Amino acid sequence: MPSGILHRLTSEAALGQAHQLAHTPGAMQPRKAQIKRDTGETKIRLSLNIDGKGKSKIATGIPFFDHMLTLFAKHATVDLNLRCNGDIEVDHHHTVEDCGIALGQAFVEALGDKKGVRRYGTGFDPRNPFTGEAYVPMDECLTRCVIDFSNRPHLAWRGLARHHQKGITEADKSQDMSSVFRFGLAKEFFQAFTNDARCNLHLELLYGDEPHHIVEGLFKAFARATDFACQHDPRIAGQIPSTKGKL
Ligand SMILES: [Mn+2]
Repeated sequence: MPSGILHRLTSEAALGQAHQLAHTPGAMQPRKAQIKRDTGETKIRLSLNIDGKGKSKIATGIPFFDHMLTLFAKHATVDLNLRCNGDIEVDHHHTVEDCGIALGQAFVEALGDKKGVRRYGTGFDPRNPFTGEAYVPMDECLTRCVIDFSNRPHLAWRGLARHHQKGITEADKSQDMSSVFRFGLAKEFFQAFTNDARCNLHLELLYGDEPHHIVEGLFKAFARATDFACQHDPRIAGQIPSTKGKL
């Protein structure tokens, strides 16, 4: 064994990390998925590592959407590469929806039989329980996300009714891409993810107005909840987190 490796192993053992890694079921194989999805409207190549470090390379052709998916990967601590060549000359609808579908499919594939996972995510940071709570702030906005990888698709979308198309002025509607997302595209993305990840996703804006902040808060809360739900709970290693024995 080269001395460098021996040195590294020795110092890890001193910290107790080598022992822990060897005995933690979740530390064995990174959970990964690759999705190739081509239709007449979009061509998508996606790779996901749930046990990643928050690294991403996103190119959807919609810079605001790239920003949202980049911060999703960062705050969910997953590695995500996503390239979409979509018909954005029509509008952004197909690209946003199909990226949601592909990401949902990737989570299903990477989670596999879901043995040992926490299953429910609240957006709550277990390492810092007194400041995390189940909410993510974004300046004046407060958003909440709760997710259950239940194999039962259902999206609950609350708190944005007053920001819906019919409640806004023409000037507000055409403000910028974050407005377009707030008034429709974000919901399309989360509905598509919900359908194909077969999860129960509750997203809510509690308060706040600025379009960029609203959408960013929703994506960040979604990221934190997803991260927690996908983590392994060592107390239930190897077990399906359901009394039905299947998820
Ligand atoms: Mn931002």
